[in-house]
Amino acid sequence: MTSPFNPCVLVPTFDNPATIEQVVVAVREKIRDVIVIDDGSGEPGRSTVDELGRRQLAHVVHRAANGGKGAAVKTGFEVARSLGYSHVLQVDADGQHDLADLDHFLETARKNPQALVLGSPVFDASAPRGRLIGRQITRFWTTIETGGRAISDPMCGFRVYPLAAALKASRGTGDRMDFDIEIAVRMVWDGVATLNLPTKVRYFEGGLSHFHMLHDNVRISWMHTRLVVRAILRLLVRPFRPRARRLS
Ligand SMILES: Nc1nc2c(ncn2[C@@H]2O[C@H](COP(=O)(O)OP(=O)(O)O)[C@@H](O)[C@H]2O)c(=O)[nH]1
Ligand SMILES: [Mg+2]
Repeated sequence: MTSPFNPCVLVPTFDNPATIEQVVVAVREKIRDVIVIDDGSGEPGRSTVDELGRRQLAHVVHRAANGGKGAAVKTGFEVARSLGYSHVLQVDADGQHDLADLDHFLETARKNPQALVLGSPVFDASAPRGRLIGRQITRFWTTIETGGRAISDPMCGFRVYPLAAALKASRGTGDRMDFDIEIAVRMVWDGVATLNLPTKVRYFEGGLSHFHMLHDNVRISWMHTRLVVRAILRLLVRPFRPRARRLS
């Protein structure tokens, strides 16, 4: 059976007035279907997003209040489904991702429509040490939770979801920075194959991050605790499940 491939790009944003327009314009050089979920941005973030909608550069949805990156992506999944898309390419609104790789991500998804295509970040010297250490820890836990190396990097927000599988796995996932990690693990548990594509990620001098070193790391630690308990229960219930498939 061939799956229809009808992708859109989803950009969750919270207070990115300096970068959101250039991200959307760069995306549209490759694909014109763009959904922007504004997650309760204050001014001028909100009006910058409104302007994108007015110029018909993106399908814009405002959430009434800030609910977190995960909440915004879940809203985006629902919007994408209602508009009839089959796949969602997620990209950050702050310009950290290398959109030169967008075609490669989409082409990989087109060839592997059932798979989850994950960005595997290649950092340069601009990456803060604290974030890199946190990443190593979360990678370690993800390897335990999935029983293998299906996921190179669970935190990168540059990825392509097969939408139906993502909607299923996203039920009950965290609403904030824990979301990217949790949905990747749950999709692997659901038997979704993965492809991990190296891609450059930059940290800009004075760049804005909503990642809260204390709150988000505590939230992520709690999520790993829940996922590890679940992983053990899964092993007890069915010890010889097929391994998560990693296609690259
Ligand atoms: N919708 C929404 N998006 C968010 C929120 N926090 C971060 N983001 C978006 O998620 C992406 C990554 O967030 P960022 O703060 O850059 O985190 P970092 O790259 O891990 O430091 C950016 O596109 C942000 O606009 C939030 O509370 N709601
Ligand atoms: Mg960022």
